[in-house]
Amino acid sequence: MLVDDYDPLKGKMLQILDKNGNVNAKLDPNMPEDTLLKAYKTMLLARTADDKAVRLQRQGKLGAYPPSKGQEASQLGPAIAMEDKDWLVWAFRELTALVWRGVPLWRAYLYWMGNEEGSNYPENVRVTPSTVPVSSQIPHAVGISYASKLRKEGSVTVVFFGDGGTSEGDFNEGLNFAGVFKTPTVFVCQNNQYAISLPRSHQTAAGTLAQKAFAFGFPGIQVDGNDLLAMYAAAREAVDRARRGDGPTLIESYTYRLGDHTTSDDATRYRIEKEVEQWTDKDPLKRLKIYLERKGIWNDESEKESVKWAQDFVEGEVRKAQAFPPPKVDEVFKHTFAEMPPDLKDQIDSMLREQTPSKEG
Ligand SMILES: Cc1ncc(C[n+]2csc(CCOP(=O)(O)OP(=O)(O)O)c2C)c(N)n1
Repeated sequence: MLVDDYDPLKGKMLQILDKNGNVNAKLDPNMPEDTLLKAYKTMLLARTADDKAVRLQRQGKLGAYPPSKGQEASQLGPAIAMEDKDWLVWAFRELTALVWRGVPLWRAYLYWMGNEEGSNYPENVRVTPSTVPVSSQIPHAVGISYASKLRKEGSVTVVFFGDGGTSEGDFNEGLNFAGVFKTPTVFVCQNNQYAISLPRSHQTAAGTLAQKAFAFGFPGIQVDGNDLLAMYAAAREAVDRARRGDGPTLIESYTYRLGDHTTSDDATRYRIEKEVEQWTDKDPLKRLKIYLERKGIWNDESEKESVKWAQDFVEGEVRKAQAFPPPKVDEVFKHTFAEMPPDLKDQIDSMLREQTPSKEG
C-alpha cells in the first residue's frame, strides 16, 4: 500500500515520474497507452484553454478567472482514477479535471463570463458546480458520499480544495465526519504553495498537510502533484479503498500555481522570479511528454498536430460560449440547487418585481 510506504511524518513524498521524465519502474501504474495519450492531450488542451481564458479576461471578454497552469497533473490523476458514477466536487481552479469528466469547455467559459448556464452540465456528468467560498464544498462532498454509502450506490466522491482551505472550519468538520462515518470520500488538497499571497509556511505549523488526516483517523499521503503517474496511483488506491468500504483518504498534492491567483492578482508582488523558474522546470506536461516519447508513442509531429488541434478546439468553444444568449435574472440561481430554497426564491421574486415598471411610475 502506498499510504503505508509513504508516511508524511517520515518526510516521504510519492514520486514516480521525476522532472526529467525518468520513471520508477517498480511503481509505474502502467496506464494503458490510449489513456496516457488522452491524458497528455487533455493536459495540453487545458493549458491552452487556461491561457486563452486569461487573454479573454485581459480583453474584457471574461470576468475574473483563476488560472490553473502548472496544476494539470494534480487534477487529472484523480479524475482518471474515477468511474463515471463517481462524483467530482471541485473548488474553482480545476479546469483539467472538468474537461476529463465531460464538462463541455464552452460551458466552463460561459460560467467565467458570468452566465450561470455555464454550471448547467449534461445530466450524466457527475460534477457539482464551482464553489468559490473556500472549503464550503467539503461538507457537501462528505454528504454526497455518505448518501451514496447509505443507498449502497458504490460511488465515490473526490473533492478538491487548496492549502488555504485546510484552515477553514468546513475542512475540519468535513474530514471529522468522514472519519467517523467512514464515508467513501477522497480528499485532494492541491497545495500550490500559496493562498492568494499567503505562503504555505504561514498557513499552518504542521509539517505537511497530508498528516492532518491522522487526527481524523484515516490515511494521508503527500504526492508530487506535478507527476501524473503518482497522482493517478495514489488516487487509484484511495478510490479503491473508498469503494471497498474502508473509508476516506487525504491526498496532499504538492504542486505550484505558475500563474496569478486570479486575473485580479499580481503574483510578482509576493513571489520571486527564481522560485517560479524552479517550478517551471518541474512542469507536469514536460515530464509526461518525455515519458511518452521514451515509450515511442509521441514525437515532434504528434506534438505539433495536437497543439494545433487544441488551439482550434479552444477557439471553437470560445465562439460557442460567446454566441450563447445573455443570462436572465430568474436563471441566476437555477443550476445550484435541485429545489430552490425559499430565501433565494424571495430574492429572485424581488429582483423581478424591481425590473417590472410600476403602473404609477
Ligand atoms: C470563506 C472564504 N474566505 C475568503 C475567500 C477569498 N478567497 C478566495 S480564494 C482564497 C485563497 C484560497 O487559497 P487555497 O485554498 O490555497 O486555494 P487556491 O486559491 O490556492 O487554489 C481566498 C482567501 C473566499 N472565497 N471564501
